Amino acid sequence: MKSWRFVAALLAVIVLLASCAPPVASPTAPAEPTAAPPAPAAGGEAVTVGLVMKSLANEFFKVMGEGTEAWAATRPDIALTMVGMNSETDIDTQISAVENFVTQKQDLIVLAPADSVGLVPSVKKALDAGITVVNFDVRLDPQALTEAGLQDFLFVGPDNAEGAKLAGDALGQALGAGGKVIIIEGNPGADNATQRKNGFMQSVEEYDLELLDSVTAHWETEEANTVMTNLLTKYPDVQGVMAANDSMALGIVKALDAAGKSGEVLVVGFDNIPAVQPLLENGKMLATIDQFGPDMAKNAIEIGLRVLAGEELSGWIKTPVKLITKADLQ
Ligand code: ALL
Repeated sequence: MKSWRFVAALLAVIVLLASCAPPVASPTAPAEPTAAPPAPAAGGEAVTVGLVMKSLANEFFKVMGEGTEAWAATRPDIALTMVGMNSETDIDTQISAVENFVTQKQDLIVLAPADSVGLVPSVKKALDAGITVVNFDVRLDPQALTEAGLQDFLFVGPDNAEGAKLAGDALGQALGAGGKVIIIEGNPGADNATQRKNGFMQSVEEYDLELLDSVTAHWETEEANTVMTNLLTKYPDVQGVMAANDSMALGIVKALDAAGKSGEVLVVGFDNIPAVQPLLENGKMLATIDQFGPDMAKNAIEIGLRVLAGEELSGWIKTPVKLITKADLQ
C-alpha cells in the first residue's frame, strides 16, 4: 500500500514538472532565419565607412540615416560614421565632411552629393589618398568627372528622368490635353533635379499639357510653400503641380490648403516619404515615386565593400523607381 502511495506521489511530481517545463519546438517547425553576422574584415579590423548624406531635416534622409545606422550596428565588419547637412544647399558641410574622412583615412566614403560639380574635387582628393568612393542618389557630373580624369565613375542610383515621367504621366492622364501645370524644381546644381525636370517635360510634351511656369524651391518645404503661394496669385487657373520631391509637395499642399484649392489642383511628388501617405489617401496628392530611400545608403555601402574586396565596378548601377498612388496604399 505504502509503495503504491509512493509511486502515485512520484507520478504527480513528474506531471507537475512536465507542465512547468518550457515548450519544446517541434522538430518540424521552420527554423527562424538567423543570418549570422558577417565576420569582421581580414585582420579582424572593421571597415571604416564615412557616409555623407544630404539634409537630415528632409524625412527622406532622416529615415534613410536611421535605418542605415541601425543596420550598421548589426554588422561587426563595419564602423560607420554618418554626416548630414543642415540645409539642402549647405554643400560646404559636405565638402568638409569628405575632407575630414580623408584626414581620418576612412576605408570607404559613400556620398550623396548636394551639388554634382561642387563635390568632384573632394572626391578626387579622396581617391588620390587611396580611399574607395561610392557615389549614390545624386550622380556626379560626367563632364566634371572626365575633366578630373574620372570617366565612367561608379554611380548607384535611380533613373530620375524615368521616375519623374511616371509621376508626370499620372498627372497628364488625370488632366488630359491642355491641362495647365507648374513644375517645382529641385536644387539646380544637382543632376537628379535636372533629370527630374527632363522627365516632367517629357510628360508635358506627350500629354500636350500647358506649362505655365517652372521654378526651383531648392528641395525645401518652406520655400516651396512661399513659391506656390505666389504662383497661385499669378496663375489662378493652374490645374496641376509636378514637385521634384515630396518635401516640396508638402509645402505646395499647404499653400493649396490656405487658398482652399487642395484636392482641386492635382499634385505629384517624388520620394514616397511617410509624411505624404495621408495626402495620397485623402486626395491632396495624386501620386509620388518610391525610390526605396530607406535602403539606398545601405546598398551603396554594400557595393563599396565589394569594390574593397577587389571587384572592379564602374558606370551606373541602376536602382528601382515605382509610381505610388492611393491604390498602392490599400
Ligand atoms: C535627392 C533625393 C530626394 C530628396 C532630395 C532632397 O537627392 O533623391 O529626392 O528629397 O535629394 O535632398
